[in-house]
Amino acid sequence: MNTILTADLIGLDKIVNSDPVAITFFIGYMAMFASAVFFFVERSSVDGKWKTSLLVSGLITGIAAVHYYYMRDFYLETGTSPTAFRYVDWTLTVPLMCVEFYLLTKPFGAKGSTLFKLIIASLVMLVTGYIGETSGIDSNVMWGIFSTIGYLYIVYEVFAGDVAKLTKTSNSPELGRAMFLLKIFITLGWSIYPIGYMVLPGNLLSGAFEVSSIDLFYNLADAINKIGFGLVIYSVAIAETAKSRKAALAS
Ligand SMILES: *C/C=C(C)/C=C/C=C(C)/C=C/C1=C(C)CCCC1(C)C
Repeated sequence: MNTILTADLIGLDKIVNSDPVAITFFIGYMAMFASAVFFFVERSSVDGKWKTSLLVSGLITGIAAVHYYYMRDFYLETGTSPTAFRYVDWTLTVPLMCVEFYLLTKPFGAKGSTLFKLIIASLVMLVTGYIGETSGIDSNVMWGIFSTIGYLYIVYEVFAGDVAKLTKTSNSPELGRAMFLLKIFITLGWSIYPIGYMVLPGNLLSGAFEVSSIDLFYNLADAINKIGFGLVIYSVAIAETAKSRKAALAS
């Protein structure tokens, strides 16, 4: 009873003193939760072949909401970064984002092997990133470089590899538009994460910001990327559904 009360007071105190990190954990939690509800409910307004994509968007934001619920409490009680929760979240949600790329290109011939390569690259990126964040000052630059190789491979696949080729041969302006936006997300949006990582003690940008602000970067990036990714897919799904319904009416 008493400990719960104390934790609550510490938390409230942080919010009252406008700790920006604590506030972004709260906003992140609510935003992820609301987005998950939105994507699940909106499944009913799109054609059958888009329903899985919206389900995956709902799962990505839903899984993140659950992790933010715990990360928020962890941060309020300890004042430190919930690194393990963070990486468990990413290990589930980043592969699901790879699934989104696969689902978008599947009608145009995407193969399981493309999905497999994307998932392996994302796991390399995250496992080495986790080791880097927990291994301390001496080796976090090295692990960060390994992690960046995994990241760059995903960027390569989407810009010039299988995903890019399928987008080109699909002759679908809608897919082209979605890929254009998703490319912006994985280059600009995803680059916020390594920038946050470089703020760690001993890393390339350490000292540029307060250490605790690594969560500020990650919370901001998660909201932009997870919700934004989902909204791009949602807008293609809505546009394609409207188009096929119109075509069905005309015939
Ligand atoms: C929803 C979560 C997403 C989209 C997480 C993405 C995470 C990254 C792109 C992380 C990248 C990293 C590097 C490229 C190097 C340093 C270590 C990481 C893991 C922060």
